[in-house]
Amino acid sequence: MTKQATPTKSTSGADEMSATGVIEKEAAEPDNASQVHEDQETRKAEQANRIEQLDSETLLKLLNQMILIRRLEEKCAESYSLGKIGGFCHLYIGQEAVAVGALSALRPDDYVLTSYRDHGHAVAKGISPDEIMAELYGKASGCSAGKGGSMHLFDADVNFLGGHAIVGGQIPLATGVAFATKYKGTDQVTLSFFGEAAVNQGVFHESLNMAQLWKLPCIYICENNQYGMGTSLQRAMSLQDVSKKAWAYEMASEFVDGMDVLAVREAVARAVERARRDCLPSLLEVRTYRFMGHSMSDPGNYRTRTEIEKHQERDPIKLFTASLKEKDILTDDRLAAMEKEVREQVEHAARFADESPEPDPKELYTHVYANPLNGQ
Ligand SMILES: Cc1ncc(C[n+]2csc(CCOP(=O)(O)OP(=O)(O)O)c2C)c(N)n1
Ligand SMILES: [Mg+2]
Repeated sequence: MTKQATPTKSTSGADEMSATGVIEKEAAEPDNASQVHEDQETRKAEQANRIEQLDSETLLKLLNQMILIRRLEEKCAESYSLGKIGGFCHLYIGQEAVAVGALSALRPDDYVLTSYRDHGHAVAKGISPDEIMAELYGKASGCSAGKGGSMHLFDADVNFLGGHAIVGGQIPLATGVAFATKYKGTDQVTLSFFGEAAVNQGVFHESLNMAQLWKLPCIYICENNQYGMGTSLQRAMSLQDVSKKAWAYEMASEFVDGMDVLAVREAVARAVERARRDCLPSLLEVRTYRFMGHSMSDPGNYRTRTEIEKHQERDPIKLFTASLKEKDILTDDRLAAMEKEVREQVEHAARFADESPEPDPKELYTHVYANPLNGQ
């Protein structure tokens, strides 16, 4: 949920509102059942209001993308269990509203960089499910020619610059991309997605400082799913309100409900305007939750089933489907047709990946800096 800022006093007595920031987070988590219910009803009403601002074609496209990401990843999990996908594989299930909402606020020529949990962002940026699945299978027809796998999806044609496995690695890279666009005089915007555990890395702070100082059109989106592998945010971070960290750099920031695709879209649209029009960066903390393990090999013994089920009540796809039905924008028949079409797309992608050739062994020596064959 986002809130317009009202300056508040910190324990030190200092004014807590950022000089350029417009929004602050109301931090407290609800601590009893009736408060939780009330909070959920408020958020439902907010989503209903947002629906009224958009045409049905846009709304159904957002739902369609979220369902496509969900079904594609369910297929990934199945293929991984069958041994068709090697290496690491981190699913995005539960977080779909973040990538879909955020990227719907961009122009096609804007840039996106993200972490290893990248399947959803790749779909939303326009890489085809066929090329994504083929990449996961390590096939030559994959978007990274079968050399990257799940963590390194990449497609320069759609300005999707990865898929990065080093926690926080994409944050300074995105800062550099934003610098390049400003230097060239384009009005493109760069989005950098990362988890909350990346916020403890030094490069996060170095990048925010530089982006604000140099007025770079970069939007930093922290997908706070509350865990870094098996470690909860509470055990790892002294100041857990990530959005507040922007204040140290006088950067605009916002706290967003990551289970509401339209809340994410609106917050990112505001940040995009700030970046494109005023050449200013923003930090968004998008609160979400991953329903699956950290990766396919996570036994998940650091959280309870009850906790997961509590968050699944606010499954972003379930919430949005219900809101669209209530507003008579979606019927059961239309939803069934959408599901059928998505399943066919996913089956096609899996078949395409299965039938695609392995990369030629010679490919080992292309796209590398140090080539042992010519002694460089
Ligand atoms: C620099 C670095 N340190 C440690 C790791 C190992 N590692 C991989 S994922 C991860 C947790 C990251 O959590 P978060 O940033 O919250 O992203 P999430 O997985 O929740 O999306 C860690 C510590 C790494 N890949 N890179
Ligand atoms: Mg996390």
